[in-house]
Amino acid sequence: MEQPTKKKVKAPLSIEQKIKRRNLISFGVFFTFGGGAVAGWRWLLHSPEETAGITGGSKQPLRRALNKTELFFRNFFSNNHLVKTYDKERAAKTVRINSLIGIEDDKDFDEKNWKLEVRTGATDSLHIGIEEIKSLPKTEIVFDFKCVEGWDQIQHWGGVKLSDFLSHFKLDKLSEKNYMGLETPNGEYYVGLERESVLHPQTILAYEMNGEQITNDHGAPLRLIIPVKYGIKNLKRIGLMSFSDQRPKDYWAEQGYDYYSGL
Ligand SMILES: Nc1nc2c(c(=O)[nH]1)N[C@H]1C(S)=C(S)[C@@H](COP(=O)(O)O)O[C@H]1N2
Ligand SMILES: [Mo]
Repeated sequence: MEQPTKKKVKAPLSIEQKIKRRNLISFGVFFTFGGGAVAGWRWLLHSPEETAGITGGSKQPLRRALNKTELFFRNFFSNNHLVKTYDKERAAKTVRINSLIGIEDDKDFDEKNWKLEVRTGATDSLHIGIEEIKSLPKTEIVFDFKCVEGWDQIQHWGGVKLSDFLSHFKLDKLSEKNYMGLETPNGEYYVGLERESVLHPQTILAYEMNGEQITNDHGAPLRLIIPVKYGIKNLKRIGLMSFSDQRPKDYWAEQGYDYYSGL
């Protein structure tokens, strides 16, 4: 005779049991993810610091992540991606003045004797006057200037395309190097720029703002306008231009800002 098989009927869980079980699950989740986070944090903490230099001090895995994002944007923007432009009427009449490093403290600066020094070799330089620069074809741009401090403003600038300037002065070969470095005449403010942005069609050496001479506070007699970058890279009052395959020193990168500072 067959015995009827005993069915194991699970008694429904009591409320207390349910709560207990849920707590167990949450604890499990907490320990798994929490533990993972701690392990990840320790991994980051114990990973070697990047060697001395411009981004020195940041942990290598973080730097690698930054480099990945940077690479993505560099590829994205190198394809002649153009920054949005506006009608002149939209440009601010009162243009913001942000910071004046290398300008306000330069008591020796004399606009009459200013020349742009372009370092062409270890001991060679070109010295180019403002009139020579103004004799080159002029371009104008109206775009939204953005500062990392959180403001932006539509501004109108005029000058010579940096790429036109470079070919006019036979600097094409030099500008094939990976970077351009720019400095104020007293060397107190300086930036490094990678080639794609230097040669970008909207990058200009500006000597006009709203159709008039740039004022001292905005970088007279010549400043950089590089719309694919945040304000920090738009160096006012250029004194020296140089080229290199290694990253030139950069004022804000030394303070921990992103070297690339692209938009
Ligand atoms: N020489 C020099 N250039 C500079 C700066 C500076 O302090 N000194 N500040 C930068 C920053 S942070 C910004 S936002 C822009 C501001 O330019 P503006 O004062 O013409 O608005 O200039 C950039 N170029
Ligand atoms: Mo800025």
